[in-house]
Amino acid sequence: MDIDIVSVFPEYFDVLDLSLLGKAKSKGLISVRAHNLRDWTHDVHQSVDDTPVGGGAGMVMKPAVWAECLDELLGIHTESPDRPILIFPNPSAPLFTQQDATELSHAQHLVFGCGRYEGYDARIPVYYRERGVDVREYSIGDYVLNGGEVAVSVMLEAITRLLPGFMGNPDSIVEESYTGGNALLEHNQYTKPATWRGLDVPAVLLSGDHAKVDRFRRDEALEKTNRIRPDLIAQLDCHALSKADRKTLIELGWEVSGDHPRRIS
Ligand code: J9Q
Repeated sequence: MDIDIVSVFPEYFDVLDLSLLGKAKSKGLISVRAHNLRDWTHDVHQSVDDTPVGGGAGMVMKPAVWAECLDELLGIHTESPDRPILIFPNPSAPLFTQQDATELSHAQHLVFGCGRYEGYDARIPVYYRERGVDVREYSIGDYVLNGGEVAVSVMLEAITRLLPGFMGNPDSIVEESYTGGNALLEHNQYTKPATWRGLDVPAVLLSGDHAKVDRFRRDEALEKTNRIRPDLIAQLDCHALSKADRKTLIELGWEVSGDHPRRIS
C-alpha cells in the first residue's frame, strides 16, 4: 500500500517510524511519504491560506495550492491504472468507522490531505470528485483539533493494522470490538494473580468450564454495552442473536423482535 500525506507540518509524521507502522514500513508492507504543502506554492511567503469569502474569523486553505499538489500526487494527468483514494479529515463529515478502515485497507494507494486553521475551500473535494477521484471526508469524533494531522494518524493506524502480515497474531484482529457487523464492547479482561490487593477475578473464569466462561463473557459484553453504548445494542441484528443473548437483552429492558432490538420505555 502506498500512502501519501500532505500537511504544513510533515515532520509530525516522523513519529510513525517509532510505531508498529514503522515496522510495516521497514518490512516493505507499506510506503509512507509525508509532503509539505508549501512545496507547491510559488510566492515568497509560501502562503497556503486566505481570508474567508463572506467574512468571518480565521483563514481558509486556498484551492489553487492544494490542486497543484494533488494533481501531481493523484497522477491526474497520467493514464496510470492507479486509482488513489483521496481522504480529508473534516470535523463536519461522517464518522470514520471500523467499516471504513476495513474498506480502505484493501486500497493500493491512499492520499491524505491535512487541513489546518478553519478548514479548506469546499471546492477542492467537489473538483476531484467531478474528475472521477474517490474522495472521502471523515470526522474521527466530536471534538475540535487544530488540524487534520492527528486524525490522519488515527485513521492510518486503524487501516494499516488490518493489512495482511501486519499483526503478529491475526486472531486478535477478529476478536476485537466493532468487527463483523455485530459490534459489542469487549468483556473485561483479567490476568494473574486471582486475588490482587483484595480484589478477586470472577470465580467462573477459574472454573475451567469453557461454556460457562463463554456465556459469562458474552453477558458481560451485553451488559457493558447496554450501560455505556446503548446505541450499539439498537444496531444489533436480532436474527444473529442466540436464545441466551435474547434472554439477557430482555432482562436488560430490550424488546428483541424484528430486525433490531428496541428499548422498552
Ligand atoms: C481537521 N477538528 O476533528 C474531528 N475529526 C476531524 C477533526 C478535524 C478538526 C480540524 C481539522 C480535522
